[in-house]
Amino acid sequence: MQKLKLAIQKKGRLSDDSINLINECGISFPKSSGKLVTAAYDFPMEILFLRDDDIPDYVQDGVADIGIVGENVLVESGKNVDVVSQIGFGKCRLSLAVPRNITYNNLKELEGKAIATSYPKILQSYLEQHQVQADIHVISGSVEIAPSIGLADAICDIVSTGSTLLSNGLKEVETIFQSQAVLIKNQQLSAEKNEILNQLVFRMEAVRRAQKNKYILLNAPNASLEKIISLLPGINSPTVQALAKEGWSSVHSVITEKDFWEKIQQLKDAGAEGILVMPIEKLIY
Ligand code: PRT
Ligand code: ZN
Repeated sequence: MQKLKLAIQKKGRLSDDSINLINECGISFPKSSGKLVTAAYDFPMEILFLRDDDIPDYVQDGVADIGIVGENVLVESGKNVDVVSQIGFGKCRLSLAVPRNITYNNLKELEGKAIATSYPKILQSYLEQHQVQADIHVISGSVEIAPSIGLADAICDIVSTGSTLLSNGLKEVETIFQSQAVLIKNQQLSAEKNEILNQLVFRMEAVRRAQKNKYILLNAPNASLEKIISLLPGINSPTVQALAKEGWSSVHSVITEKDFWEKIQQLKDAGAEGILVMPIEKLIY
């Protein structure tokens, strides 16, 4: 049987989340032993540990069949691979920043200025789209210090909390790209490998859905049931069981994390009592 080769980041911000996701999918493999490749015990898969910048290239060339990489790295690489899905971790943005003491009104003010970045392609296409010409200086690390050492007037770099910009006396002025980790695949996967990939994606979706949802159990007076059920659509519709106590029912459903607290308040206002919320391990529709 063929094995699906998955490339993940060896060491860095996406490593732990990538490994956790694979484990959550019920796939286990030997703990990192410094090896480049390892085989999963219980799934037809090999895992390749690489620098994130190499992942799009390896997947395009078929050295790896699939990979987990930041959209920022993927788009900058310009490689031809298919995006299977967004995976929800590694969220960040690519932004333009200028020294805090500079007045900035709009992008046109960067005309003719020097901008330091590790993302020249994404930046260039953004500037072209907005008809601004600037001088792009490509640097591979510590981009945020470029303005203070006189190397550039502005920078274009990855931001997540903004604290790196802050501590370097910079302010974020434009967001040019929103990014998160994505699952990518080679464009010519064999039918057999595609089948393994489908199984993996099915598991990943169940894991993701479980992370975004909670199981909820509550007691409701029968007089409020209609209102409470309308607040809890669940997957199909909530399960309602009579309680031993006359005139009361127990309601079971699934609730999303997004509007969680709002929903809980509405349920309480509608008369729900003894609300119990539990994590879901896997959720399969
Ligand atoms: O060694 P290798 O080449 O594999 O790793 P790397 O050093 O190139 O990448 P790594 O591990 O730093 O990041 C991997 C991926 O994580 C990136 O490609 C992004 O998709 C994603 N990611 C999410 C981030 C951040 N958040 C992030 N905050 N990548 C980098 N940063 C850096 C940023 O460059 C800046 O220096 O963190 C700093 C800003 O963070 P804040 O929180 O201060 O704003
Ligand atoms: Zn890298």
